[in-house]
Amino acid sequence: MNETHLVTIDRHIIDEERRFPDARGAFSNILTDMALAAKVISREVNMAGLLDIVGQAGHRNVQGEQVQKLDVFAQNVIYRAMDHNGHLACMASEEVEDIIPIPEKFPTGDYVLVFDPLDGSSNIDVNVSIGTIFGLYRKVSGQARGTLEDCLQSGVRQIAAGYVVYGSSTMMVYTAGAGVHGFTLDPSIGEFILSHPDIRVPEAEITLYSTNEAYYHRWTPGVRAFVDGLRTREDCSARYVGSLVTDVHRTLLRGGIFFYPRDSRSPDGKLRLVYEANPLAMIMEQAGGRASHGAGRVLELTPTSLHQRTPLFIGSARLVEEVEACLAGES
Ligand code: AHM
Ligand code: MG
Repeated sequence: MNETHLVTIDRHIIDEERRFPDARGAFSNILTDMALAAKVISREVNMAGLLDIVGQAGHRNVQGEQVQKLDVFAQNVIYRAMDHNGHLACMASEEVEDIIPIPEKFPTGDYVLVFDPLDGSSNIDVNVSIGTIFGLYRKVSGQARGTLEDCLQSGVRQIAAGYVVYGSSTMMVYTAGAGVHGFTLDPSIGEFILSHPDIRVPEAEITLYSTNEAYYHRWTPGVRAFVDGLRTREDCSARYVGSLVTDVHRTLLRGGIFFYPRDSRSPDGKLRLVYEANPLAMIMEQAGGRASHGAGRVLELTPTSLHQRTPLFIGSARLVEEVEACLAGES
């Protein structure tokens, strides 16, 4: 008889919450709502290849409905899954310039959600994996409807973080501060099933590095020296998709390092601290890896604006330490 037990993400989240004696279900409700939003987005992403047939963004589809761009669609799905559950004080998203208030007609709660609804969406047209990223904080402002201050907490204060990768299958990976767990969506039953319990970043036999090497000439001497050193190794290879969640997901499961440094065109790097780097950094650290801005932990930075950028070096601890050594004295 097969002794394997099926564990759904909802069940897993409830079990996780039992670790906090004073938890009252809010935290698990938020993550469960996030998983629901992910399923809706996944369904739409899987349909994206049919857009040419059923209608382009901005046009009407065969049902006569307005077809939205997928990143706008994802934004609306997450917002509408979250605005009325009574657990959030406010939200912030890559798609919205200011903090997103909870509508007056709904109750508020003690948590703050930051997210990138659909990262890498320029890859959709060519069927490359894309993702959703999110981080969760406790409100600190004392204001019922939250303030900017609540969204600008440093990443070490995150109480949960996760991402969804819409790939050959859809996976949701999350941490609530006790390890990292991955769930694969079974579309036939509409459930995320635990497939990757307690993920640890492996020390791989092959050193995989993942970066946009076309920017080599724009990098600082330290980053160039790091890559020059990697290229001399027998055991080294490169992988770069150009879709953040996908590149970090592979790094989490296979080991290696992903980095997007500052360069002469992007002096602060490209990736966003609050809703891209910080959630991924929490996950990587929880899996035994590291995430650095080049001279220290990403999670210890204090954001000063919602959409601020940061250099990011993330992956196996050994490689992140190596690159930090190469960058010593640069910033
Ligand atoms: P976007 O927010 O415009 O989608 O850009 C974010 C994406 C990341 O998914 C990816 O890591 C990076 O941009 C790739 O940038 P580049 O094309 O410069 O290599
Ligand atoms: Mg993005």
